[in-house]
Order: sequence, then C-alpha cells, then structure tokens
Amino acid sequence: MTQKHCILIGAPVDCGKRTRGCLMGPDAYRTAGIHDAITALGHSVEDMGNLAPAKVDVAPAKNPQVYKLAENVGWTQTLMDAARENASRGMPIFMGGDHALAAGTVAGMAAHAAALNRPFFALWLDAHSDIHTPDTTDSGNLHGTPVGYVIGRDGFDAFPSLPIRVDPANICMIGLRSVDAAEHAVLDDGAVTLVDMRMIDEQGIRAPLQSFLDRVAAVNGMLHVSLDVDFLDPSVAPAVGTTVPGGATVREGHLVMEMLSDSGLVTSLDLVELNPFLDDRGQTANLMVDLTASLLGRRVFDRPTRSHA
Ligand code: 6HN
Ligand code: MN
Ligand code: MN
Ligand code: MN
Repeated sequence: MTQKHCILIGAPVDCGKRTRGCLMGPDAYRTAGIHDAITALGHSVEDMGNLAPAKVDVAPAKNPQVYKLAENVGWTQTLMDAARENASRGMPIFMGGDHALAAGTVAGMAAHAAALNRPFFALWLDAHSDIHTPDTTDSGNLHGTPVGYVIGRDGFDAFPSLPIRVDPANICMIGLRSVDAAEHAVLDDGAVTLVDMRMIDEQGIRAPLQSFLDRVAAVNGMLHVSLDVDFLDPSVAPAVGTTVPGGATVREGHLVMEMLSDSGLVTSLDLVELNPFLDDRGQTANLMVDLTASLLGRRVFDRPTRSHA
C-alpha cells in the first residue's frame, strides 16, 4: 500500500454521554502502541497530543434531557477546525473520546473534500445509527446525534453552522442492531445505506461493503471511517458504555479493515467510544489498534490469499 503520513489527534471527548471514561481513550491507544503499529507498516506518524474544547456560551437546550450542550458545541468547533487544518497534510486519525466527536470530525472532513471539489462519503461502523437531534434524543446523550448534525437536521442551532451538508445517500452504516423509534423515522426514507446484523448474518459483511466502496471509487470520493467500539461484539470489545450483544466478530472487523485498505479510499478515521475504565487488561484498546493496523495495510501474507477461488 502507498505510504501515508498519519496524524494522530487526541480527542478526549467525554461529554457525549453520562458514563465517564472515554477521556482516557487517547492515552489507551498510545499505551497499546498505536504509533509503532503504524510506523512498522512503513508509514510516518505524527502525534499532535490531545486537544481541548473551545469555550463557548450557549442558550439552554429546549430538551431538558440534553447533557453538557456547551462542551459538546465547543468540541465540535475545535475538531471541525482540526480536521480542516490537518487534512491536507496527511491522514487524520482522531483518537476518541466518545462518538459526539464525529460531529466535528465529519463536518470538517466534508468541508475539506468540498474545497478539493471531491465527493465525500462516510462509513459508520456502529451498533447504533447516531442520527438523533438534540430534540429527538430521549437519553439526552449527544453521542447519539453526530449523523443528525452532519446531514443538516434541524435542532442544532447552538452548534457551529455546518460548512457543508453531508448527503445521506453518501453514508453507509454497518453493524446496526440498536436503532430508536425516532431514528427509524428518518432512516426509513432509505437514503442512508443500512446494513444491520441480520443482513451480515445472511449475506456476509463483504458484499454490502464492497458495493459501497465501488460507489465511492466510481466518483473518486474521499472516505471518512467512523469506528465505534460497539460495532464489535462485547465479548471481544468490552470497553464501551453502550454494549449491545450480537456485534461484529474479530474476523469481520479485520475483513472490513482489510477491504478498506485494499480500496485505498480512506482519507480519515475516527476511533470512538473506547472507555479504558471498562476494559479487560487492554483487550479492547489492543483490538482497536490491531484493526487500525489492518486498515493501514497489515497483512498475514503480502500476496493474494484467494488463489483457490
Ligand atoms: N453511540 N440511541 C441511544 C441514545 O442514547 O440515543 C444510544 C446512542 C449510542 C451512541 O453509538 O455512539
Ligand atoms: Mn456511535
Ligand atoms: Mn454505538
Ligand atoms: Mn435513545
């Protein structure tokens, strides 16, 4: 695979939900050896350290359930700026932090793609669809809202204005198994490509992913990958506050990453929802680093392994 310059950006966002611990995520990835895992593949790495949220004043949310609105807005601004400032120098890898961070990273990467006149796509690897708005969320946890923000749903008035709306038709969600009623209401129009666990059980994970990648490649798109720990089954990735049984296996996770690597299409990555406080001797942090390595070209064999097909 071609050499990349990987830019590690620590985003210790912990305000997207009430269960605390994701602020330790960036250091858990460092401890698990993310830097060396990437350089071992021949890429260069730069670690920008951890960012901090912009200080902002916001009016109280209409929905009294909403948790830590100002901090979420501040992070969105900080990360949108960080994505736009760094994307032209290499491949940003946002080390979260909870999924609220993707409001900023995806919006910033979409703006970067627009500046280059290239179509922008997002792959959401997650048990959840995260397409609420601050008005529709019952939990009040804004990590359930970043997709709603980037596609331009109403209800985000307190947030930075979107530089450009992400087209829902350019979003593919894989791993779904927990979608709230209010989320169904927006997803049912069929714009977002939805791959739930049943589809994976019936067809495998390869076919739906390949057809999405073919669409991205056909228009020379830029692809942002947002990897939520709970995409994976909790038995292999316990370090997350929102476990849902029946998730992707280690093998499915690696296959997705290897296909993404082969495609050469990925231009940015979020690693989100790792809560090291809930981990079992670094198991989940290590797995997330291994998956990142697969995405960046780590292989068992350097030759094609489907020679008997
Ligand atoms: N995540 N739909 C639930 C909620 O509280 O709105 C769960 C959200 C999970 C968020 O996957 O990052
Ligand atoms: Mn998520
Ligand atoms: Mn999730
Ligand atoms: Mn909910």
